[in-house]
Amino acid sequence: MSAPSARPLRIGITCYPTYGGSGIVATELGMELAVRGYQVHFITYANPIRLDPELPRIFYHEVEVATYPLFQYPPYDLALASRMVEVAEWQQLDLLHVHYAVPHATAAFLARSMLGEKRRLPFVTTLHGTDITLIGSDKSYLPVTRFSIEESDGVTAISEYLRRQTYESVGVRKDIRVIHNFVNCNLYRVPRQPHEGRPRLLHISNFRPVKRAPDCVRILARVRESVDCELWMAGDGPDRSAAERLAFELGVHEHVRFLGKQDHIERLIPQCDVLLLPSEMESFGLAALEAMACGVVPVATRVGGLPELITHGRDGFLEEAGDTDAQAARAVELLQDRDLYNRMRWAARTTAEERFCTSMIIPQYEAFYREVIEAA
Ligand code: GMT
Repeated sequence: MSAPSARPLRIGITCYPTYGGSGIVATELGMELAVRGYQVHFITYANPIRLDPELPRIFYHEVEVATYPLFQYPPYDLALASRMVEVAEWQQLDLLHVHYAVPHATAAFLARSMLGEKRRLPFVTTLHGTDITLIGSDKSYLPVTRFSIEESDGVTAISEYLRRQTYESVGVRKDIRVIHNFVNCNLYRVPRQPHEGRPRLLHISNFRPVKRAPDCVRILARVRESVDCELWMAGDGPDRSAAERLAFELGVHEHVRFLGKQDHIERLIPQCDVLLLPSEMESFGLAALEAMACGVVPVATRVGGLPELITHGRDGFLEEAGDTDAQAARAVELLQDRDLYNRMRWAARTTAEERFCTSMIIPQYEAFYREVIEAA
């Protein structure tokens, strides 16, 4: 099938629409494509949180999962596959792009099979991280994850690290294209004026154990031995109460603000100085990139794909996961040495602009879509 040239492409996007990096990337990608003239159809169980309803050419198709007393586990993946088929037929989709392999790639495979020759519907799967490193390699999901990735018409990974992991831990043999995550450098900017008040550390995550959110509180307590500063914790999730409790135990609760889920992270980040990302694993680290675009220097861990984003000592610092003393020492260095801080914040901004800006990354997805459609 050759790409329809007379009209802009119509892309269906499926992702986890609530808080989480993969959903954010999928939503931002859809909006960038719509601005470039594509028609974009989100097929998800809820309206994606960062979706701007005022943008033209964006549509949202809710997946409703019927419950039934026999269903101990309502089959979301089946409802999703059915919805994908409906939307593909009614809206004449050219391609489906699913984010996070489990179960989205499997639902897309089902949808493509159901449509058969009636309407060829190629699908691209983008791997984000825990879909490979945790869930996809768990033995209960591994065979179906491997199958669904192999069956995809195109596969992308958000870092070299994740690409390698997919070959090694899931045993996939298919070609995987690395397309790094991106940031809109016009939206995420360095503030003109420094913020008022004490120096501020920031953490943004969904507070899952892999993020080691309580480490941020340990780091704050250590940094406060040298610098009077505070910590803002944005997001919510399973480890939030552990982090709050630890703040009381370490006597720093008055210096931590738990902000909960935030819709406009691009307004929050520029009010801070240093981003803490003490993760156990991070296949890319989107929060670090967003911080760097705002000139907020990341102190992160040397894990997964983070070294592809952060160059230690130039635009951020990388220390071992769990070594909160070393991470705290880096934050103190940054907060006490103005020259170092200024050098690094502009280097961080430059990295975001020169390597990860939407203007460089979105065209890579566009070219990939065309390749996949032409080959299908
Ligand atoms: O871990 C999260 O914050 C959520 C998770 C997801 O898939 O929703 O994030 C993964 O995808 C992000 C966007 O591509 C990456 O920036 C994160 O590094 C990655 N998380 C992990 O690998 C733990």
